[in-house]
Amino acid sequence: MITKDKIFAFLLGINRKPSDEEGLNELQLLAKTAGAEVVGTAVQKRLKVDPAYYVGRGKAEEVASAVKTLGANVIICDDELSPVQIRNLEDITETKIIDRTMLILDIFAQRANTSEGKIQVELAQLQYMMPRLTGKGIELSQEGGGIGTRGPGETKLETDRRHIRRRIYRLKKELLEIQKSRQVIMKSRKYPVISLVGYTNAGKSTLLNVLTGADAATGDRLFETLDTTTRGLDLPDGRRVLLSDTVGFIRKLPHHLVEAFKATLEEVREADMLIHVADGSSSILEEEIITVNSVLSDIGIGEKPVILAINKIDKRNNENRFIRSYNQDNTIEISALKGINLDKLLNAISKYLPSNRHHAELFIPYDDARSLDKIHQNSDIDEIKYEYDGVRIRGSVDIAILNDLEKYVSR
Ligand SMILES: Nc1nc2c(ncn2[C@@H]2O[C@H](COP(=O)(O)OP(=O)(O)OP(=O)(O)O)[C@@H](O)[C@H]2O)c(=O)[nH]1
Ligand SMILES: [Mg+2]
Repeated sequence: MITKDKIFAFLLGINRKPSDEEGLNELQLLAKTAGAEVVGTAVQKRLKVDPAYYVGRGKAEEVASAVKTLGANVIICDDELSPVQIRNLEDITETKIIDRTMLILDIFAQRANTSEGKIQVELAQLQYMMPRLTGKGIELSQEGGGIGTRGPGETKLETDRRHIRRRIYRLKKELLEIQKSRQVIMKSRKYPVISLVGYTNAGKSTLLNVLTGADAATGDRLFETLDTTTRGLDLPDGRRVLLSDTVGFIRKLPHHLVEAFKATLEEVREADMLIHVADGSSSILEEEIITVNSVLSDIGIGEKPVILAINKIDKRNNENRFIRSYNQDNTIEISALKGINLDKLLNAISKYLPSNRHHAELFIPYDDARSLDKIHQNSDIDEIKYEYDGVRIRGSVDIAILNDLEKYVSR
């Protein structure tokens, strides 16, 4: 977070639904992830945010005195606030205000380690800051005004704005380049791609690791993963696929962040299939599932085959609660950590992964029974001839199998 000194945070939120059992739990985790120690919380029940103070003015005054008693040096609000709300709250509480968006952006900034990740986070931060740089009474400098805007009237803020705008332009250009080279790579890939998507902390990276032997970082923090890791995986039907892990989603995900992360999420858009990993032990499982689905549709990922993997069943205590609502063929309950039902998951992937077949002719020696078996499982065979030292097969064969058995393909 902004300061290097110890952060003592007071959390402030609004409870819009009477049945909101989650309260500020998630904000607590976010605050902890960002390195803050939570010293107090307050939630106000109200249907709409107050346009001037976020919570009601009276509540803001209460918070002001609580913050002094508890020794908090920052107040973290559970929603994205307007510049006016931030200024008013800061005036009344005499304490620095951080909103949910700043907090999430801050965590992302700490996590980003590839150049793509860094560019995306910086872009989101600058876009968030832009409208907030306009101080009281300072007019927006005219677009491209150049000479006309220079002179005694120019403020520091306006210079910053111009600088930021230029930087945003540059970052967007760099991202576009990255996106282009990514598309080239994706077009040339030989195997189908399956993307792991899901709420942050659901266990996506743990699942990637256990299925492919990758060593993606996992941890009980939010947004552990920002970058995509991709590894090969052999399915029970003999097909080889690429499994890739990506950034997790969260409720009220900042709009700028979703925009900025489109380059990373491009991989998900190009995937042949998704595995939606959900945390079966979460008290807000259903809401998390809905959130993920709506982010997916926001970024234009429409109809793709998807398997819902309800993870952490080893940890779940309220038996059968979710089986009722998600008792569908494409829903598998698993534990990535304890290795429960992973075979079922792999079989479901084989079943739902669309096959992409090409017409081909192959010659397979008799001693390679495994390859023969793969062909039988994943092809529509038109003709089969048993020759002296092998089998000649003509038919529509899955593209992933063809890639694997390239040496047997007759041209
Ligand atoms: N009990 C239990 N814990 C699990 C299971 N799978 C993952 N976890 C734990 O859940 C935490 C989050 O796991 P990750 O794999 O990092 O989750 P993620 O979905 O990649 O999270 P982000 O990268 O932050 O989006 C870790 O502490 C894991 O050890 C499981 O099946 N059972
Ligand atoms: Mg992860």
